[in-house]
Amino acid sequence: MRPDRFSRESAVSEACCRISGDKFLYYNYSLLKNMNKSTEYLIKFRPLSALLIALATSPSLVLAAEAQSIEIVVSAKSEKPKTSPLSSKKVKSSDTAALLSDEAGVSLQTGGGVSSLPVVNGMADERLLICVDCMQITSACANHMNPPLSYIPPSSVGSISVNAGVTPVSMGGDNIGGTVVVESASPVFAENGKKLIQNGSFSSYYRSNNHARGVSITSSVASSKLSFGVTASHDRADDYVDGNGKKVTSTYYASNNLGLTLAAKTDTGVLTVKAGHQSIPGQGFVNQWMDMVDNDASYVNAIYKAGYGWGSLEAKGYYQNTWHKMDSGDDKLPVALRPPVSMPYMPMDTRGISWGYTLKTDMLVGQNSIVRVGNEFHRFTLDDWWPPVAGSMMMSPNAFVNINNGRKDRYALFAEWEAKIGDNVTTILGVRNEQVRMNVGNVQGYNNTATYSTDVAAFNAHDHSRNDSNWDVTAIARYQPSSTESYEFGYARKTRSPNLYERYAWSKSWMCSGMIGWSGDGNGYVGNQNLRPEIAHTFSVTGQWNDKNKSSWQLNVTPYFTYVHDYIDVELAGGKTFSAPGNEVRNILLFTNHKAELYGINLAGSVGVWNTERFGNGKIHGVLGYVHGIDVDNGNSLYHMMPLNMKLSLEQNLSGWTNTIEAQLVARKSETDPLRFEPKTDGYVLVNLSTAYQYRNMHIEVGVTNLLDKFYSLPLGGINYDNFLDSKKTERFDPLAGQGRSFTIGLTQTF
Ligand SMILES: [Cu+2]
Repeated sequence: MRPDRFSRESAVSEACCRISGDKFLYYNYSLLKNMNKSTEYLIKFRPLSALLIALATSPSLVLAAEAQSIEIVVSAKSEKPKTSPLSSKKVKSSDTAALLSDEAGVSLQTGGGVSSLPVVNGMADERLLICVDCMQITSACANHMNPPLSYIPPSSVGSISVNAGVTPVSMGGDNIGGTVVVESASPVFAENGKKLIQNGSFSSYYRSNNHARGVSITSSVASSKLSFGVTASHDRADDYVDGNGKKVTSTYYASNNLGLTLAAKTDTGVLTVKAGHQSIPGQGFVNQWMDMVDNDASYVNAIYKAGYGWGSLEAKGYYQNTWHKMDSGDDKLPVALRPPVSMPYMPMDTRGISWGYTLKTDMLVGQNSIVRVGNEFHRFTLDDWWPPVAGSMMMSPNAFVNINNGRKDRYALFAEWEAKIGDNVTTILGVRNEQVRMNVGNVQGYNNTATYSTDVAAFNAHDHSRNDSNWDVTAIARYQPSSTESYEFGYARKTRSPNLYERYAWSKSWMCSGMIGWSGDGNGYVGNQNLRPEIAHTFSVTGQWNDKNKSSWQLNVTPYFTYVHDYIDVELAGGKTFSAPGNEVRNILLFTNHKAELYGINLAGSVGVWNTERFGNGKIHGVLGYVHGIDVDNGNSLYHMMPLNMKLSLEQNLSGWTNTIEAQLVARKSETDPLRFEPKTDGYVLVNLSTAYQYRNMHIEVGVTNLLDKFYSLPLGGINYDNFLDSKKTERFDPLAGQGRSFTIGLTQTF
């Protein structure tokens, strides 16, 4: 993954946090990796310009630029706020993962409308570590309907960044594919000696295709020592319509979010406490058997960052609690009740709690190096039970217990050494160990008939505790011979323990295994207690070239290769054939360790094409991603590999206006996983237009996505379960179609 606007903003915000008074760490990995400035520049880091970049992402903060940021005194006037890529994306989508869609190597696996599952260099979902305001949240759902990014709406996102593959061990463990870090807006303080400052914003948007609409407000009040902020948002949408004008059912959603921030500044650092609540009263999942009918979650987290003469200290803690309900949703229910009636009700409840802490310290050692050590603990507990259904022989009289008192604990220690060797080489070496402890209690079926009793007896006969000792190692060297080129070489060994469902989902029956799985493919999945953690060895090289001022052009090229030992793939354990005339077949698949290889290349670049008084400046941005993944043991393609894809955009900036035309090109998907009956999809080109205008503190943007109303199937969309249900399960599964043309309008007013 190469730097672009988002990752750079995040790096800046991280840098801001690391700076305390006039003491600051003179460089750190994220800065070097993402900002790609000369080391000298970093040593003489200029807070004002950095802060302005960070502020541009968050309209609510813009007016506070005259005040004091968390740890940097800004005395200059703010520049006129500019349209940021992030604010433009918030108008186009309510999917938080989609904020990353312009990053080379990032693609989106379709889930619910609130958040799809990000895929980075072919690694999806839980193969990535996703931190939301320092919280490591685990999906509390057998279908991963509530993934980490679903807990922060786009309107609350202050910064989002992705680091693929080779990431420093200090960024976290239990992942093999990389890290996504999302943060809500940082608190702002008044300047020393100044009275209270107040600021806020109001945003709203509408998208015509699915009548998506939403409002969000932010407001904060701060003295020089204390800061208090509140954010609230409401988003909802109906089902979208594809390029042929056909409604794609079970794509509706609604989401309500409330967040509070309280921050206090001490002599050495800043303590920030955030708490909030989310309610999702309904969210359709067109590629799943079930829908989300209720999701209620609350969280509290605290982070303390402090700088000292010897280095810095960071302490984080969090608690997050989810109550989740699935059943046939508003679109599926009437179809299932239409004769012949087919399983209209199947309530499934889960409760998940994620909590943990991280302690991390950066110590300056000599002139040119930092030693970073840390300790983390993360616990995820899960109960997953399916209440009995009155009148159903199959689903009564007991509750089906899928995961009973499940627990995954991770105890981690790491040490990392970052050093500047000579004038233009920086290295990072790190090692991390995680002790993973997993366990669940005994289970039961809906009743004691043979459908359940054999599996229950086999499962309950044995101890379920599993312990893994996972070692991660990262080595990165960055060589920057001049300000116009740099090269980074990286190797990482990274480890991920299975999740609770991969190890403990126990029923081999078609109906119950069919409820397990986050691939959107209609197959059934069965857990395997003999699974070993997956261990990935990743090699990557990044070359970056740019002009002297980085103002007219730049190019990043990152080829990568990953060999995964014990990759958690699947093998055939049974099947199900549906009725004529379609005679559709789905498999029951047992999670199994295989060997896998992934390789690919990411390109990102930009070039200025004009810069005149009359036409402002024009710039072309482009990203390209290619990935190939194979299960070495059975020779199949890995599931959900994004075909070759490219995005090209031409952007014009002219006195307050930002005009953009964008083309998204996706090649035909021909490499598919036969065990999952993955559909092949045709190539397509989508064209988007937008224009944005900034007038004082008001930002307005209008646009159209999929201008040509092109019909296309989503390469990572899985199957359309609703169409199958509508045929009374007698037709073949269709691949899931993407959204047709949509007109969008968005407005943000800061005050
Ligand atoms: Cu669910």
